[in-house]
Amino acid sequence: MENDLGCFVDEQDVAPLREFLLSLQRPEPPLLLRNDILLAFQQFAGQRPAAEGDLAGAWRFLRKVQEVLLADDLLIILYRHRRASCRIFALSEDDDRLIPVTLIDFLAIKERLIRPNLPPQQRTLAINLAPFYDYGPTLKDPNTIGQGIKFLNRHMSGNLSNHPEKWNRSLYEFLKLHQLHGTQLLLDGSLVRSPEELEEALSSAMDFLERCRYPDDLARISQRLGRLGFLAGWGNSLPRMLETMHMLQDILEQPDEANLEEFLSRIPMVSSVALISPHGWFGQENVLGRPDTGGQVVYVLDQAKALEDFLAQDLRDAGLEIAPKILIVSRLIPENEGTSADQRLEKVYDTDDVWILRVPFRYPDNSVVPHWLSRFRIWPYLDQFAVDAEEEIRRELGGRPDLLVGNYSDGNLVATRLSKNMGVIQCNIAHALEKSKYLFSDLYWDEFEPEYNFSIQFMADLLAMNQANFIITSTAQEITGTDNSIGQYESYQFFTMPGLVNVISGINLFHPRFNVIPPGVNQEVYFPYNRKRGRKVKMRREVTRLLFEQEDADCLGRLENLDLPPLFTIARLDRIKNLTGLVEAYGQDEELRRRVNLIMVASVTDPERSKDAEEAAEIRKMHGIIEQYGLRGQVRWVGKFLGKAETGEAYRIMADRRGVFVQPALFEAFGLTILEAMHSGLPVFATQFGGPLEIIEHEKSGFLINPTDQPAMTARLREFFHHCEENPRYWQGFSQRALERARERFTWQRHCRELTRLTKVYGFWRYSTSQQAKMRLNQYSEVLYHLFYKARAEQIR
Ligand code: UDP
Ligand code: LCN
Repeated sequence: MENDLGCFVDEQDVAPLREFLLSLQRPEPPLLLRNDILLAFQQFAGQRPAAEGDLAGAWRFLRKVQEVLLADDLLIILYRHRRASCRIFALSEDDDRLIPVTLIDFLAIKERLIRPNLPPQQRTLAINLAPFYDYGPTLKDPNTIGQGIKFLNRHMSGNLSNHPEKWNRSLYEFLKLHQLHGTQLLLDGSLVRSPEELEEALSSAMDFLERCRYPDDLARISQRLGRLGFLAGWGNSLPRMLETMHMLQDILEQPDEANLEEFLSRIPMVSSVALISPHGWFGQENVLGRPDTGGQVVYVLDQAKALEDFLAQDLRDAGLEIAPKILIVSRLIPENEGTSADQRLEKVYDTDDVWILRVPFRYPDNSVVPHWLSRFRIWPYLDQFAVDAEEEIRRELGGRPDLLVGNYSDGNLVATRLSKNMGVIQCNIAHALEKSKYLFSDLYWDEFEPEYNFSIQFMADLLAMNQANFIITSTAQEITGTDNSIGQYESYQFFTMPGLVNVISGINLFHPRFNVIPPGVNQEVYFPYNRKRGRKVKMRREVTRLLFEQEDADCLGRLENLDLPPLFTIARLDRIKNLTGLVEAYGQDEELRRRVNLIMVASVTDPERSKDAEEAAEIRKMHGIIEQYGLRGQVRWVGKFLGKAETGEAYRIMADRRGVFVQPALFEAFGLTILEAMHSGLPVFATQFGGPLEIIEHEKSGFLINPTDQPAMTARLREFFHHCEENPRYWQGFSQRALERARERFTWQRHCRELTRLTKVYGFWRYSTSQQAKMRLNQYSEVLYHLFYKARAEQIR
């Protein structure tokens, strides 16, 4: 550990940096976050005579300081020297050196700073998962986090080269045991009895295929291959079978990572999948726009449909006549409020065999929980739900699925329980981790507890993320953040919930389980505005009327000039979506108001009709802003929920009128609406905080905006429309590049190909590595699950 500030900054920067750090005033709580530190430094720099030198070096250092704790006579500095890695040291007035601080001490100091009244003898529970990660391969370079599959393939092909006896045997055993729906595939172990025999059999089979005189007679070919020990699953044509066998031969002789990945991805391993999404109103109609039900439902439904198509083709390519089946496992809610949430089984539209399977939550006396529950209060029911869901899944599939995918904290926890009991590979998807969404949700957990129960949720997250075989994220920053902000998973590395638990190592971000695979959108619904096919005149007319003219209790505002281009936005009125911020910024910008109208589709206009306190407050605030700036002639607020088809048409109508889409959230984990707009050819302006940073290439396929700097945000919009007036092709350029970007990177076909590939590669990895070490982690997790998670969850019934 470096022991002097001079190791981090140039010599001339040390003195002012020290002076600045030691001048920091102790706030309440005695902790400064990165933004506060940078603001304080700007002030410090402003008051300092220029002659005393340039402070650029000190600024560079401070940009990496994530937190400063102001303890009585010490400053504790959390220095994030690169993504996913921190150093901690203390600085005092009377010592020139930096004193290294261990994580354990850091958490203990932080805990006591926040809760000075903790009894001095209290020793808080410490959780440290690091020792369980000693066993496996670990990424070194933080820039490769999120590309776990690449790393794993390299690692496994290295093993195949360096330890062929062990690894060739593993591969042989894996192929020999490979079954789908109870049918043995690939290798007949009674004929091919060892890796050596496999090599010989492969030569004979390839020899036969190369010389085969009846290349189109697949039945005869299969018979002949069967006699050599090769069962179904190698391909649906002679060339494909030969190619697959070549790949295997190369792996056995001279393994390389690309070949290994390609070979594994051809193995037909997945035909049935269970997607777990318990909390929301999961359905196809009337569910979106309700509390807790938004992008996640859209994501899971679209993913399930696309996965069915992909797997059907994948199985056909392998030469199998097996049709995939997909279950979306959610909660059955008897008091259904006009939704289908009370139906046990619902077929998903436009699919052959995709179903929503609903399983009720039960009380300890076995009776069914009749009403909807917020996602913050479902924890006591998940343990039993997992048991019941297993039974229902087995009944529907006639056995266990080949893949379990969890969604959100609750779904991931249930997937963990199912995976453990059923022995099935598990993938997690977070959608949004609440921990980083709510500032200080860990430090002030006890204040949040009555409404949010974060102590339970964060434990559920820790358990699920550490036991998942692989985790997919929509963006890289979801894992490790950006240079300036920490990632959602990164925030679980270490933290304290004072008086309750100190997490010393909560997640190993260098484990190869993380992979970035963004979602897509339903391209039947969200297609370019200039494509005539699929656009229905009646729908266009109706949606246009609703968005621009209709007068009823749900619509507010009558546009004075209908010819102006529209700024369009659509979201639930959650505080974090910040639509009020957008309207306020628009209200303050006279010129923008003259140039464009603002149209938003958002929740309801009557706060009394909202069932969510946070939403009702935002609705009231929105009314206040509209009145304050007199916006009724320039703003239209459609307080209605739009169905999928209508939203698709809405984006296109806005594009017809040369408008733009604005997404002004204070933080957005990913942001499906941005993708929907881009697939429709509508130029986008979206928040720079969160996922959009990786969707949009700034000033090329859209614009990133800072919603906390309102004047700068509207200036950007003004500038855009100014350019459009001068050059009509300017708008076209952004529309076209948004479309290209969306089609190239963000499609469900791509997503499903990658997801299936991960399942296969991690499936082999899971099989071939020792389960011993994993077992230890699982045992430890089991204790936390019962003694911490379940015990606390019981208390909120
Ligand atoms: N949505 C909709 N109709 C509405 C409002 C929203 O269909 O009136 C859909 C929207 O098209 C998107 C989803 O709800 O598919 C919102 O997802 P996003 O990821 O943008 O945000 P989330 O709600 O998950 O935070
Ligand atoms: C949850 C969110 O908050 C959004 O940002 C995502 O787009 C959505 O889930 C789908 O993953």
